[in-house]
Amino acid sequence: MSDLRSKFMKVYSVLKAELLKDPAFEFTETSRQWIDRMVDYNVPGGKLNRGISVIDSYKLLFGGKELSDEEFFLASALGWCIEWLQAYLLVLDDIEDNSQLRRGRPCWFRLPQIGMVAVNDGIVLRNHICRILKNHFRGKPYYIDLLDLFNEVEFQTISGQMIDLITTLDGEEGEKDLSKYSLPLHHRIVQFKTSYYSFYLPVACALLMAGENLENHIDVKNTLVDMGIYYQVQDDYLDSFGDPEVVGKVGTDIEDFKCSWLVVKALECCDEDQKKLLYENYGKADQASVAKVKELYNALDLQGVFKQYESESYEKMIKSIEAHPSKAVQAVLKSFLAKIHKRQK
Ligand code: DMA
Ligand code: MG
Ligand code: MG
Ligand code: MG
Repeated sequence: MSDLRSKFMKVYSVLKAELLKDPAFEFTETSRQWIDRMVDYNVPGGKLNRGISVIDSYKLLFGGKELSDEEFFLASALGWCIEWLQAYLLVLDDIEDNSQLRRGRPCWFRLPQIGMVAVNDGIVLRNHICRILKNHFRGKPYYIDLLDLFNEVEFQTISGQMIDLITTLDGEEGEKDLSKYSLPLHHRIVQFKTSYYSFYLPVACALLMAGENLENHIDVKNTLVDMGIYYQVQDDYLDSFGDPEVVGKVGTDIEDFKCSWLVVKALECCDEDQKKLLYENYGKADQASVAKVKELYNALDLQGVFKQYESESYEKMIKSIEAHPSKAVQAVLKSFLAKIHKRQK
């Protein structure tokens, strides 16, 4: 593990220990162990890109200078709040999407004895964020802005999750209607469900810690939202084309009738027969139907279409980054982009 990661993990241990001693709740041994295991299972096992980006961004905003111990701890604590937010969203997302695997292990709700307790666990994780913020930021001049930021971004995310879910519902006659799926609809879903919390939030946390007013950074926000859309297109692509051993999850988008970038692209470039095949097989749980949809994705060379999208978006984002007046902000955005470009997981 890199030095940065292990230092970041040390902060995790401190934050978890505080939550396990939360004075507002009398833990019994059983409840304390439950939280301990639940937090360990769901919070620290991901790529930690979002969390570590708070530290990286904060550093870059000051021209790459070394952080004091306190600055490092606070930037890490905010990073962990984002990882906690992600854990809460994923615990619920996996139930909603009927998924099996997450980060190479069974989804939390799939474990024996867990089941629907996972719904409450997700809400517990969500509440941990406010408690961490209260423990470490209550005295800071930017505390209110921080709370407001987390609230706004959470609202945007769960609104995106709502559109993602209700878009898949059957019509009045019980029919599945692919004709409503389009790039603008996809764009709207992923902007809300992914971009704000994954890309804008880490940088916004760093900006607040640095004493900045977020209203002065709307152009930074726009670039980050574009990066988030690119990131979710990659996620949609990996859902069908990724290696589960590497991605750590098994795709469910086809079965779930999701408005995925792949199905939108397939609809754009298929002929009438292929369209018929898609209408007949998309959104069915049986493996034969899923296989037919994947065959069609291959026949339409969606892999190639994706590669082209990937390089075009990359060029576009680099251009928009280089248009930012501040070199420090450019460095923040470029470092973020470098972490996700051509990712396999
Ligand atoms: C998930 O989108 C978005 C959030 C806010 C968790 P998704 O269901 O495609 O994610 P995953 O592929 O990781 O289940
Ligand atoms: Mg999901
Ligand atoms: Mg989902
Ligand atoms: Mg996905």
